Amino acid sequence: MRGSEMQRITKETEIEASLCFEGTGKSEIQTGIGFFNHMLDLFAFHSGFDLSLIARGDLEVCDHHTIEDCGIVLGSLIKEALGDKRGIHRYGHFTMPMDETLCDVTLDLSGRPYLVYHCDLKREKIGEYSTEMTEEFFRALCMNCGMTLHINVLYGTNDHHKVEAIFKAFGRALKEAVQIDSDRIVSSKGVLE
Ligand SMILES: [Mn+2]
Repeated sequence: MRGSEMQRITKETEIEASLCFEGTGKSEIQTGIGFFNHMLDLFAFHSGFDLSLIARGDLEVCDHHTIEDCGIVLGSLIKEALGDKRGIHRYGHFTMPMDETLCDVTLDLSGRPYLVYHCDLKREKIGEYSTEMTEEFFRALCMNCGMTLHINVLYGTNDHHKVEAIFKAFGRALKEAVQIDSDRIVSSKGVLE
């Protein structure tokens, strides 16, 4: 079973989390930010991973540190659970429709961190969640995982649908990429780091 766990404590946040790729999509998420909990629950459900993430952050400041640091932690957990990446499919792609919205997520567990993010949002907040934090979350995740990630929301009008489609498509694409389908490291260089 490929998994990882970590605890990360700073002056801004305290986070305890664990991840298992060979899971059933069950999650226990507490971040203090309702919409963000909803997003991480959906990520776990659609990836099929088991994810526990308990974060106590300085929400009296705002949601920025908590969401960004959850991205750092989730990226680190994915990287650790991947180990030397032997046998993984490496690439993942999913195009997720959600009512009027269409979202395309493509990723490569290359070891090279890179985020391309195209999503226009009209609202500043969804509940207590700042919509601008979507990009920050995925940037922190990529940087700490060594993932190339392209997020393109092609069209849509409802911001809840757009952000939700991103998290769900990301879960589906990552599920594909971490799948074991050979006994080799899928790189002409012989390493994925
Ligand atoms: Mn929803």
